[in-house]
Amino acid sequence: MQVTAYVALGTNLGSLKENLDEALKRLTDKGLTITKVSTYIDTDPYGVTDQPRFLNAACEVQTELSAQALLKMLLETELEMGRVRLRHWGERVIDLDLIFYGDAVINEPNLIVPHPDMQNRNFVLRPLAEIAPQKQHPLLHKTMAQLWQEYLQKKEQQ
Ligand code: PH2
Ligand code: MG
Ligand code: MG
Repeated sequence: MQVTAYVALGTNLGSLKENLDEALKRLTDKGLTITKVSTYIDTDPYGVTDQPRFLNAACEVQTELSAQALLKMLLETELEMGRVRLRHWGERVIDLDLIFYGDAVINEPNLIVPHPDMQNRNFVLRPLAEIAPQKQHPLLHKTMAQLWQEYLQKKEQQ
């Protein structure tokens, strides 16, 4: 069965645009069908703030793989591109996070879907609101467009 999944991409080491291009190419070469890619956006580092700025994006993919097999493909791609885990939430050549896998709710030791912090991250919400504004969050029951608007409103109140 073909599933529509969403992957968030991030990079803040090396040639940022090339890293995102390269990750998308590698995923295609591994057999993923990428149906949408967002604009690449320059973002403030979130969480750990004493690190370089990020270039972020999101893509929509169609796949016959299970969520675990898709995760494995993402982690393998990170490793092939030379990702070293320096520190939690720290700098990286490429980060590929599985945000949604169809409408599945997954709670496994190595994989939580939907990504549990996505609704608080501008660098995930903005690209998803661009490529999938009507996509519903299966737990929050709100669309990406709604979550992005709510994020902006919260920011304004701060
Ligand atoms: N990823 C993180 C931590 N902080 N900040 C931005 N702007 N973009 C990211 O992709 C990012 C981050 C952990 O995965
Ligand atoms: Mg991440
Ligand atoms: Mg990650």
